[in-house]
Amino acid sequence: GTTIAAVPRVAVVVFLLRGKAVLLGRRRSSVGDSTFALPGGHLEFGESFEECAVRELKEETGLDIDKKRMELLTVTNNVSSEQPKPSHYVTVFMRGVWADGDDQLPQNLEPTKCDGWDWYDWANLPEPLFWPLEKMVKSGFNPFPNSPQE
Ligand code: 8DG
Ligand code: MG
Ligand code: MG
Repeated sequence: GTTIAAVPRVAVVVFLLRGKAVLLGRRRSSVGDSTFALPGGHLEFGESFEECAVRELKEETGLDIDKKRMELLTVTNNVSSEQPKPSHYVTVFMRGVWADGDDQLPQNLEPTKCDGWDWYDWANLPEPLFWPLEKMVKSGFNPFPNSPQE
């Protein structure tokens, strides 16, 4: 087949917070199949992190969130030599906040890529988590504002 040059890519993913819960979906993908992951995707040419976060969230869940209330939390380097698809992502973690009293429901708009979206308590996350997320959680990172880890 065709040989594709392996290069690092930039991914932007979103911790959408609602109370003590975060929005996660079980992946359907050759990368991290059936693990729980944040909404997000690839940064497009010319995009800001905020624009990418808002766009991916909309494309994948139908949810509209305020670009001005998006914040950059951290960046991690994720290298995997796993066959058949080695990958290298620089992953930008953004925080979005669910507006109080918001009645939008997450929709599964890309059902070939995800089993569906749901809210999961931070203290009781589902397993297995997608490994870059798992790595971050294990490092003690907490996406909530005013948490001691920040
Ligand atoms: P796109 O075509 O919409 O741009 O991409 P996508 O189909 O939405 O890509 P994705 O796999 O959801 O996200 C791109 C990469 O981001 C993924 O292969 C690895 C990296 N990534 C992480 N952590 C997470 C995470 O928690 N969720 C998601 N969705 N991607 C993550 O490093
Ligand atoms: Mg996407
Ligand atoms: Mg995605």
